[in-house]
Amino acid sequence: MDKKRIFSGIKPTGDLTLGSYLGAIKNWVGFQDEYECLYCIVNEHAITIRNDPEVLRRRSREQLAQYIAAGLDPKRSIIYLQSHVSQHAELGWILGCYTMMGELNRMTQFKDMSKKHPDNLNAGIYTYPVLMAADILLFDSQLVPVGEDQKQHVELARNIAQRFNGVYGDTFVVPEPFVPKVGARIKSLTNPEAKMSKSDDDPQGSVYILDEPDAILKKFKRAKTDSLGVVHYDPTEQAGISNLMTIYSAVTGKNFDEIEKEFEGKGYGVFKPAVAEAVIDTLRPIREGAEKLIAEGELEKIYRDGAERASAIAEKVLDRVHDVIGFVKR
Ligand code: AQP
Repeated sequence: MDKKRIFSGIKPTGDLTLGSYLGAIKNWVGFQDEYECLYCIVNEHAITIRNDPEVLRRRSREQLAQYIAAGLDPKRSIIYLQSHVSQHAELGWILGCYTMMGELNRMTQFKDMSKKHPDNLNAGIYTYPVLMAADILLFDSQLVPVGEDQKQHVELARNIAQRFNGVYGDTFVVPEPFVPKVGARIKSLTNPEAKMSKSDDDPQGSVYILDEPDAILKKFKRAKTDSLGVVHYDPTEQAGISNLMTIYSAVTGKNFDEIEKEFEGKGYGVFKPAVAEAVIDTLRPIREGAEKLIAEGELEKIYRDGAERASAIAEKVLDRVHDVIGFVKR
């Protein structure tokens, strides 16, 4: 039986964090055995906010290096940059004509972004979910691994695919959101109520994959906790400690009971550095591997090959779409 196809991506809006790794990339690595995977650096999505061009370029390359150093295999998976596969934008335009404004008005991420960037409320922020639908539908993807917060966007991709298929007959594969069972939600170290984000204004709240060990240790030592002094999992009363436990559990494989026992009678002064050390051990090979890939100049070959393979699939799907809507064959 053919393997199911998966598409997923991360936008290079900031340097990748421990959250990006534990919430997404780590799972992606495991999917490679079971599925046919496309992993994208979705740089077209990144420009809905303003970026320094050189920083965006650097981040995109570094993101690719981190994908590979973390275990995404460019031989088994298709790994590429979105802007190198022009069919994303082409299909995006077409799908926009099959998306209702009411649907886009309901997107919670649009509402959040409107509040966050009132001075740059561009049309890209509004139509972002249409491009995301194109990302998915362009490859006949069956499964889309996403966090809870992106589920609404996959639902929209399904609605667009079904609407289109309703008009023209079966053209698109209708994708399923795939929220992995294991996949930690990592919170900011300085504000444990909020998600750890790449674009957080406070860099002390996020641990970046490329952070040096000293910086990681400092961030964990300063992490916000509470005055109870007990390592106990209670996200309501002890949000900071619970976040550190989630991180420690994700990187060591220990469950919360085991962690509580391990640190029974020990204060946060012991727990915080232990979490830091476990994170440093997890991230070190990724940082070192990524630095090596960048220094060796291997990336260009990898992303060119990825784009070529992605384009070959995308072209077929786009031809199918052109055909059914009545565009004259090239
Ligand atoms: N803190 C996190 N915990 C768990 N999962 C996370 N992801 C991101 N942060 C965490 C997962 O990473 C995938 C790709 O995310 P994205 O970069 O495309 O968008 P995002 O979720 O908006 O990530 P950020 O870091 O918060 O980006 P900015 O700051 O640009 O908005 C998703 O699967 C996400 O769940």
